[in-house]
Amino acid sequence: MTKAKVGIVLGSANDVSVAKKAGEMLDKLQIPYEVTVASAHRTPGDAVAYASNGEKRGLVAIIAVAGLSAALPGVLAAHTALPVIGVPVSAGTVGGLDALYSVAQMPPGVPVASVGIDGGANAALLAARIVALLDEKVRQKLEDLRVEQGEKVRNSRSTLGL
Ligand code: RP5
Repeated sequence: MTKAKVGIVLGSANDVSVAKKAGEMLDKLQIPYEVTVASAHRTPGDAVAYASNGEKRGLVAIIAVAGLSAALPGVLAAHTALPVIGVPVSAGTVGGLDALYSVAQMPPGVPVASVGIDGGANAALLAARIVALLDEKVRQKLEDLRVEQGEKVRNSRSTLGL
């Protein structure tokens, strides 16, 4: 089995639909990844151990998916030098704004890259850009995707008769 390059951590099994979007994009780009559940509040020891061991296990980026008072990306970032990409989840009563602020408003010295609410696919693309720095095949796949997206926009003009 190929060693995972990206670790996807869910704060709860209930975040799985957002994590799936990340997984699908990583599959498309053929980047090996792993998925686990570790809560910053309910299993803090597990979250810390995962972050602390990630680099020596060969990960190059961590995607942390969490809702409500989403401490998970920050806790992971506090325990690793790997880049951590936080995905705020629209769980709860305020549509994910709570999680977005929690993920984006990190104190100086502990950086977390935040994507948009439920932005699993963009988190994967950002992780892929990190992987691509040292992997020409992934870089090419990202470039192909970028071109493909542009083509879709151009082709959509004709559907509007433009
Ligand atoms: C966060 O609290 C999780 O990431 C989840 O989005 C939210 C609610 O957790 P559950 O009560 O659904 O397990 O830690």
